[in-house]
Amino acid sequence: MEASSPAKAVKKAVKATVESAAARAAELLAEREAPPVPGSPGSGTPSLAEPTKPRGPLPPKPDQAGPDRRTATGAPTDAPAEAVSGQGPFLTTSQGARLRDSDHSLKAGERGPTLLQDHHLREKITHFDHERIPERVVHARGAGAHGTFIGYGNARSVTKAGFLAKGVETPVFVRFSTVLGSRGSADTVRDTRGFATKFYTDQGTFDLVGNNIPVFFIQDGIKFPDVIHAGKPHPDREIPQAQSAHDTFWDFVSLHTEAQHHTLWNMSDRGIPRSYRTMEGFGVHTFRCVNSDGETSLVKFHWKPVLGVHSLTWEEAQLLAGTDPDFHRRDLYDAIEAGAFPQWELGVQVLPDTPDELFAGIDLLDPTKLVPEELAPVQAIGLLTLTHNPTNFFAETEQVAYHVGNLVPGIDVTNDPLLQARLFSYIDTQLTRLGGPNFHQIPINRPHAPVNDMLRDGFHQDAVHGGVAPYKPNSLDGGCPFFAGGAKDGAFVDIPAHVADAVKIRANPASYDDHYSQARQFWLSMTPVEKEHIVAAYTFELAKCFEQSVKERQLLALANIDSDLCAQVAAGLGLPAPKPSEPLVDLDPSPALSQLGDVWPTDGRMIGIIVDPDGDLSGLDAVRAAVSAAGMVPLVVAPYGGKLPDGTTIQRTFAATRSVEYDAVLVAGSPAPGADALVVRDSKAGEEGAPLLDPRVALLLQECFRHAKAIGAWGAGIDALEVAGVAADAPGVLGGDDPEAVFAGVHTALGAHRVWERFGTVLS
Ligand code: HDE
Repeated sequence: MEASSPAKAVKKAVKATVESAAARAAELLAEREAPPVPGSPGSGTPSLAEPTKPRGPLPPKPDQAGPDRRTATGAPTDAPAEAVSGQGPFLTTSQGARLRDSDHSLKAGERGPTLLQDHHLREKITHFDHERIPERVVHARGAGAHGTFIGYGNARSVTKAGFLAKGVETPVFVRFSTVLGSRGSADTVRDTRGFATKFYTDQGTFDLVGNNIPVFFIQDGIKFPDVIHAGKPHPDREIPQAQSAHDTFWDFVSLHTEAQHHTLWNMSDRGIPRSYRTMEGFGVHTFRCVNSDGETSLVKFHWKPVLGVHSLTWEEAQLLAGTDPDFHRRDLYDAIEAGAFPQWELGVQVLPDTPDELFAGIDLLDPTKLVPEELAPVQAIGLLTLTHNPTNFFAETEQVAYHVGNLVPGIDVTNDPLLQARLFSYIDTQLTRLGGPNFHQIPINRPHAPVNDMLRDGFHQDAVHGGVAPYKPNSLDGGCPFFAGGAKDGAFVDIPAHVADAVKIRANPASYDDHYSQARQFWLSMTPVEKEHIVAAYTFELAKCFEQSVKERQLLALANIDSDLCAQVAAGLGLPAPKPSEPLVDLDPSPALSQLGDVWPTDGRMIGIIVDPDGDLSGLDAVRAAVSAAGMVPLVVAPYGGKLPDGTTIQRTFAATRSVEYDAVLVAGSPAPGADALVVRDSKAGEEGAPLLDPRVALLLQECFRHAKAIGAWGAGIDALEVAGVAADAPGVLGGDDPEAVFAGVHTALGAHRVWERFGTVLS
């Protein structure tokens, strides 16, 4: 990308950036009193009795941050967080009058009726009645975090964007989301995930509003309401929630076959990420960038997670939707609180800005197509680190408003018809969602660059604008504000891209007609185990459809992707496999599309340690310390809560946990059924006469085994494996005498995310 900046210089910049991010992370951690387990609700420890005396407000928790405290126009205030968050010692009305009671309405005598003159009751209830704002039409369910982005500096041959310059640090707010579900839906449903980043740069805010899948359902934004109507619950019964496994969805995507590429990604493991921290992100559209010499390139943005791409198994996803519907948000918050700061490298594919806007025959304006990394490598240009959780979900995560039109000098849009429609949608939707045109003044949306916009008045105007002449040119305000004198003053100048000599038309270019070649390429690039998962996902989703014709039409689309895929899904549905209706095109497989086969860091992973309070607890301390030292979170799991006999705190009880909480388990004992195990009524309690093991532990071990998780055991823990029917010599099941050595083996196995070998040759 950068002729004058060879790989060595970039590597040096990367190393320096990673080191400075690591040093800052260490500083941030040192400032925190590390909680033994993330998840404490507040920054203080509550007393048992109801407090009776006012005290000063508590500061936010050390893992939390909020938007900068500034006025609507960006002037700094030095007020501390507590001072602007309504935390004084006395309860007041919204007008500041102190209250002596907020538990009893004003009544005519103790037995009422309530008096209409109770202005406090009316104010309290009225405000409550209006606490909700409309949820996002799409991406309603999300979780956000604050962080920083540091540029490596190597992007300067491509874009003059200041925030990508070497070492420049930019505050960011990232919001991850699902697409289809309502605000209260489960995190682990099969769906596309949003990955939206707000860069508060000093040249204005840049929003990269992307997904975890590099291609989209549709090629033209005019169909967006249609595809979303098809994916949302059926309008008559409002079911199913947050699911694509229903007739209207498959009806749409089998009729609009441009959606098949995206849907195939959805049916792959990408549709059920293990964590937001283990998702790739993609800008999807091609952008046009310009460097300071005025040279332009076409660019695709990528986020590469430092922890690697990793997904749930389908059974885990389903269990989690019931046992912990907040799994992904909790994982994000806990990781940040535990100091395992999630990181991604921002990367670009840089493609020549040719008049045909094609690269290797791929139409760069067609958002259902990607450019394989083997043809155009992703070059890392900066590092994103998420360091703080929000202080208030509503103020930050709910009110944040992204917009693909929030661009900075050096980055511009292309004519991708999907992107063009988005440029209209994102401001428009906020007018309803955030109740007026001044949503850019809400603290989380306020740019960090100075604002002087001549936009005036409107609902919820927070700025008290001075001056008398908000128009241009004027003489009454001395001509202010002035235009920036072009690029030299850092102005955003639209790239003067050529517009074709054309006629008005509602049609796509012929290149958009190819709906299958890249879907087939994706399928052919998968490992056997990934293919297995895709077949199972299609079979599940189509089996949930009622209409035979919808299933058959979708099978025809699969036949146009691959006959094996189609035959396997058809067999599961009990239907004949149709023949393809179009010739199959064989593109070269792209190994980069597979998410298996590498080794990644394990920071922030959850390690369950099953103990028997009546058994041998020696070695427990050392192994917990080893897990923490490896940057992971050890969770002691026992039949009851509280403390073990040796004083160790128990974090999870058998009754309140499930295997899906853990990335790996260590079995330190073979606990007999707990008092609440209901052995007699539980068929999972084991065979009569077998050594007794708590049935919930047996289930947990069996689930971990079939979800290909690493399992380590020592002492009586080895007996527990046997009772649970877990083969001690299976791959990724590690037994031994020394707990720390066992953990070391588990740690190594965890680097590959799962022990896929347990099920034979599945990687190639
Ligand atoms: Fe969005 N999209 N979108 N979208 N989108 C919204 O904006 C829309 C598209 C994406 O965490 C909405 O503020 C149209 C592609 C994310 O707050 C809305 C079209 C991609 C988020 C909207 C698209 C996305 C949104 C809902 C077709 C990936 C969540 C509330 C032309 C590249 C942002 C809001 C957050 C949110 C419209 C297509 C990603 C309605 C019309 C393609 C990550 O304005």
